[in-house]
Amino acid sequence: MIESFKLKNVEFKNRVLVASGTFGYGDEVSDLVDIGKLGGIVTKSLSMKPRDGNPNPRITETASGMLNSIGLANIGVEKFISDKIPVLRKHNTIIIANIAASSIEEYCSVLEMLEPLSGVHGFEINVSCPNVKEGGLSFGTDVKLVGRITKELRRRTQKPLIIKLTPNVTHISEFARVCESEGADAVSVINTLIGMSVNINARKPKIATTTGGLSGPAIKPIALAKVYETRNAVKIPVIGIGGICSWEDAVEFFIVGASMVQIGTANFVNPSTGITVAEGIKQYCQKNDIDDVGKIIGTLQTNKTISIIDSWL
Ligand code: RRO
Repeated sequence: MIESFKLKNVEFKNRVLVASGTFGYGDEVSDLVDIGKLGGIVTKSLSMKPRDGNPNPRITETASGMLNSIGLANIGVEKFISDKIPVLRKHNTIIIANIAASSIEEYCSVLEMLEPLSGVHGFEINVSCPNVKEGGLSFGTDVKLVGRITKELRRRTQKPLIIKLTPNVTHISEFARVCESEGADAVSVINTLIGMSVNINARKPKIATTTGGLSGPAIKPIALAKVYETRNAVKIPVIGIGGICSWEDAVEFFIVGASMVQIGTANFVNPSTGITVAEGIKQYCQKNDIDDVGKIIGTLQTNKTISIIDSWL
């Protein structure tokens, strides 16, 4: 049975990755999780300089999900290269460096520092963080800027270039189209949705920055619709993210058109979720005589005449 997936020149042993911001730099849970069984790790977003992130409180639980406003806290690319890459290199899995920035120049500089390193196999570009004033959503909701960022980064790397899109737009497919036309190899769909939660006694927001990014099972139906929309607009692979907790969830994403999936918030409940999901997908395929997971991708049967989303795609 074929479990693997090739993106450009990189072969993933299976189609399950762990999402940025939910698995650190792969070092915190390496004693608990057999990282070599994952298709890959997407690192916490890296910026040029280290960042402390937003003030506390910056995480709160919500019904079937959580809100975060971490504010891009990270160790900075230099420390990542000196301290984390040597450890990451020991894991027998694919490492995708996620990059966030507040200018096109910063995206380019961070990518150029990582590009020559053999411990980094590809890039996921974060144009969708809802929790920073500069960059983040101001980039990710501007289709021209997303196009320029993609174009500039494409010129600088031969490794897989994935753009992580925000759902906080009217038509995510417009953004995916521009990524495809400027040379991206894939798009990740979706980052978190802007949300709020209120302490009714204090009449204050539960998150210091008032709003945060909503993730977890609560957003899965939205993520599925965004993946379906994107898949029907572009030919490049779509990486599905949003509330995946089980192999059944992952299979839903494959059926609507995801070529790979990322496990995010579920890692906070159990950091082995990605491995359980990968094993479950394999068993589902074996039981159903599916010799390649790829064969179920985009196989959703809709009635095109009454389907709302199909009518405007
Ligand atoms: O660090 C964050 O607050 C954060 C980021 Br960079 C992101 O891309 N998505 C998110 O929900 N939080």
